Amino acid sequence: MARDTVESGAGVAGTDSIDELREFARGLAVSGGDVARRMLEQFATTGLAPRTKSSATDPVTVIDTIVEEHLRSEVAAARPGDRVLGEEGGEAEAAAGAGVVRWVVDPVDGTVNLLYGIPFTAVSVAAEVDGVVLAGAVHNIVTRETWTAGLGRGASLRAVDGTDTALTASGCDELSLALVGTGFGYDSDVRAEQGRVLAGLLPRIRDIRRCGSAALDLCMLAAGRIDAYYERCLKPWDHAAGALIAAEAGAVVAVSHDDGVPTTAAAPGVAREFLAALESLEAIEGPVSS
Ligand code: LIP
Repeated sequence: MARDTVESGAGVAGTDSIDELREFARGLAVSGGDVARRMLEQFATTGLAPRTKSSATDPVTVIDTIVEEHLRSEVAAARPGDRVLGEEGGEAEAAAGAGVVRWVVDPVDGTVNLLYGIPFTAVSVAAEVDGVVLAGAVHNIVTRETWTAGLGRGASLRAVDGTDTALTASGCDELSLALVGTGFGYDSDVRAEQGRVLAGLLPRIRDIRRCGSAALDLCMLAAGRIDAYYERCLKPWDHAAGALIAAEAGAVVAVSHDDGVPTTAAAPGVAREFLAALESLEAIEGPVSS
């Protein structure tokens, strides 16, 4: 199946280990942010000299690489039996066995923003067991906001001053009033098709936001800062933590495993209309379930 619904674990008894995984995820994401901030200071005068990945516009910096090495070594030191799947290093070991925790990590989600000094760039870490994300954390490297969730435990935002706010998706119930986040791939043919879908959607919604970090887009949805979100060509490390955070905030979330089909997330009151609009634009297959 191209898309998997990400359900909130509400009503399901959480376990102590979910709380432990969530706290470990939070500490890991924040410590990755600390490494990134130190490196930003260190490279302030010389610049980050990015290399490119999938296309000339898809950069990777030394910060992506060093932060991922840091995340891997922290997991190895504190939780030696766990596996890691990372954006830059892939998964060195064979796929995680049954019951084994796999950390799905993006050391810098929003690398282009990091290069341009746009404060929308994050460390994203998620703990997955047998294909189910149990806990996740997304830490904005610049604003230092930290978003976390545990399956069945809700989602929250920790501000820089340490205060926690429980997250609930917006009450938007009309597509014409929905502020919609999205993003675009690095391949120009994919972008042309994304432009077609966007042109069809734009007249039906309040407006579009393209913030440049899928993980933070999903967190913004969880906090009611946008009402819906869609993006194709995401990889597991882009959405693993953010999708759980959005689902635990009450959003209707489906992650895609097919680059031709978008991951979607929407506030519950607008989800059906939003998905129907994407279906009418042939971006997703219907029928949209009720
Ligand atoms: C980025 C995403 C962004 C998307 C880009 C890219 P990266 O991740 O989070 O929203 O539109 O295509 O995938 O490359 O900065 O880790």
